[in-house]
Amino acid sequence: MNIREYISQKKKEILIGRLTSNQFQQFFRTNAAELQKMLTYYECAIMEVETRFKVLNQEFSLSREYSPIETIKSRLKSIDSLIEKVERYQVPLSVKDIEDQIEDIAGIRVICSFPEDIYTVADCFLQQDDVALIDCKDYIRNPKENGYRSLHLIVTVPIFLEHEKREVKVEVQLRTIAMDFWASLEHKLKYKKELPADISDRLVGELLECATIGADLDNRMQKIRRQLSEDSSEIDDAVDQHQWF
Ligand code: 0O2
Repeated sequence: MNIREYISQKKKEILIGRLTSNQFQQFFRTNAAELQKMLTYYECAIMEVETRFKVLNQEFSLSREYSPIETIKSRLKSIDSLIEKVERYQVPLSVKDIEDQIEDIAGIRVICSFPEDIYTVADCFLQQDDVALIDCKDYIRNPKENGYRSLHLIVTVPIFLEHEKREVKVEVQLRTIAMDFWASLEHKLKYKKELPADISDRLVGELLECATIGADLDNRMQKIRRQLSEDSSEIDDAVDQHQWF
């Protein structure tokens, strides 16, 4: 993402005053180079973390003869979403404060087939000696009221630059295919602002029901997989022992 391109892209909106306050426009203009550098570091951290999960998956496919990770997706937070969060959390407008206080600028989503794979993969990743866990939210054991399920880890990983090593924050979301499917649909509903209230309420209810059905499906499929697997005791241990805090 290029800050200068972003500004010129949004120029028309800026002119008619729809983008954000003058304060933000001024901040982006005066800090364009520094912001660009910051976003580049986050992009590097995304590459770093993505590679680590790919390596783990390769190794698992050798040692356990199955690949726990189905897909890895990554994203750099969009500028619009970043501005929204900076405003919502009233983060002071400086690159340092944004780096310190916004923890999901770099995001990686690791999609696994089964819930227990999520904990096994997360455990292996967190055991790496240069990965530091900053925060963990387990929305699988404690789903959100709307039914959202995922394991969220905020970590720092080092990136190695020409003259320095930098610790960069990354948000890792681990979820099953069913959880991801649900979250994508729910995300669409969240941004569908023009729906009449009664329809929106009904869909919220339906989504909550779908989340429960999805969790049940995940657990039933996991039980079947356990029965098919010869070394399920090893997997049980990984799930039972995970204690990061
Ligand atoms: P995007 O497009 O990924 O940037 P926040 O809710 O961000 O103010 P916090 O504590 O950082 O506060 O959030 P949390 O609970 O760790 O969740 C952050 C991200 O998780 C969200 O990012 C979503 O990607 C995902 N998420 C959390 N709750 C839900 C949910 O109820 N439904 C769906 N579909 N996704 C959720 P952003 O910033 O919303 O979006």
